[in-house]
Amino acid sequence: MTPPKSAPVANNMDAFFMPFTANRQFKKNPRLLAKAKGIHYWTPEGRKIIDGTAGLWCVNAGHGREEIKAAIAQQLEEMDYAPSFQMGHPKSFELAARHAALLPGDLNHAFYCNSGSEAVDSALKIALAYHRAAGQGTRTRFIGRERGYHGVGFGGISVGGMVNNRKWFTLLAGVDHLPHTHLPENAFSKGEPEKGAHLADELEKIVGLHDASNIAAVIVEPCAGSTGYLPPPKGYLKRLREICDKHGILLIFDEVITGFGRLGASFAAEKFGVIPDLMTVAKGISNATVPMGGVFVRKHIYEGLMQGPDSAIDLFHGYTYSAHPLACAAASAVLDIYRDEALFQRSADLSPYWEQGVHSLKGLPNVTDIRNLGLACGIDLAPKGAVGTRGYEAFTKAFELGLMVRQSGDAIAMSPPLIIEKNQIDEIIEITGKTIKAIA
Ligand code: PXG
Repeated sequence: MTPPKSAPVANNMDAFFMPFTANRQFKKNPRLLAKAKGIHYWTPEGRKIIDGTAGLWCVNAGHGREEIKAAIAQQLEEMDYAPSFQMGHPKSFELAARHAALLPGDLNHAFYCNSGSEAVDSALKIALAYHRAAGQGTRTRFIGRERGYHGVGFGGISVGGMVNNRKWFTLLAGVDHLPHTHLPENAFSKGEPEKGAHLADELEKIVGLHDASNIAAVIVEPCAGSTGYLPPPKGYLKRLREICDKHGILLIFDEVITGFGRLGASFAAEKFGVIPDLMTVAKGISNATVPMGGVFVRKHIYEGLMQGPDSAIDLFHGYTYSAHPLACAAASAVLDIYRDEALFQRSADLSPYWEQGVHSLKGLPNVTDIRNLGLACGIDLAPKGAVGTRGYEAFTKAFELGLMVRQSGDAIAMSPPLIIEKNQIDEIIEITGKTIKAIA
């Protein structure tokens, strides 16, 4: 746990076109990370930062896990790469069987890719292919939700509900959006808010407009992550499932953030007892060591695509790095850690303490709402001038005070690694409080 000795800072930062970043502003005053272990980062100068966000919601088992490192190194020694098109390697089959065993219901087949964005586009394509194979090729429309984030592929931004991610680009045709579930009357709710299950009924209206025979799937994050952490109203997801069932519409849960323990259960599907037809994952699947994403599908979806002769290719879709051996080795080692350290249970056990901590920030200047579910939270701050100004101030001030938070507009979100200790939760809450006061 020692900070780095040297500061490996490039003296010209111009060449790297940074994603989702104000490049010119950043390069004038960079925030660099050089080392990570447990729930901490270190800057190149050796300043310690507590990781309040598990990286980008992805390092669920904490940084620098020796078991994962060893598994990746061993796989690299044995075999660096193997294709998964019309051939395979044992670790992919083994991993899929392990995921199937962990997943609730009959979500028992795994398609692998390399990111959440790829998982979302893969899931949308699987939904279309499924309907076509079932002789229902008119089912091509998708329904997303306002304030949804489903990555940055053309499919993902089209079903997503974040204006800045959409307005610059052309979008898929034939997409509608459900209303978001962030209701002012639920402000400062602890866990799932009481009001808002009725918002799922909007799906009936969309069905009334287009007819179910034209609708392929509905995709939602069970708890919206990137747009400030919006837990689902009580009963909302069950209602959505019922309406989808009634109309033969597939339900896709995007569990890129909620999967692998964030909500105090393996997946949101388990926590809420609502089984989607397809589930997208990434991030915690490999603890962010090697990029990996996946689509888990239920038995009827998989079998629905196994219709032609045995010699027919079942799905014309896949990636060079689908089930990359290093990603599979990492993901398998991560599953061992989740199991051996009972991290999903740990997340559940810690969440009341976390809830108490984050809600203790109520009453601080400009705090207009606090939401929590599992081991994550969203805190809304009153805007100051242009949208995002106060949020950005909070993010930079927290970093200066030694805490990493996420900013979404004027909300901040936190989601620490699931290995966090109670005294470290106290530290996060303390620095968050100081940050909010400092930018008032
Ligand atoms: N779906 C969901 C629900 C996500 O949260 C993606 C898909 C896309 O995953 P990839 O691996 O393609 O990035 C995500 C990603 C933030 C933040 O600040 C969130 C994400 C990514 C980067 C930043 O909240 N989520």
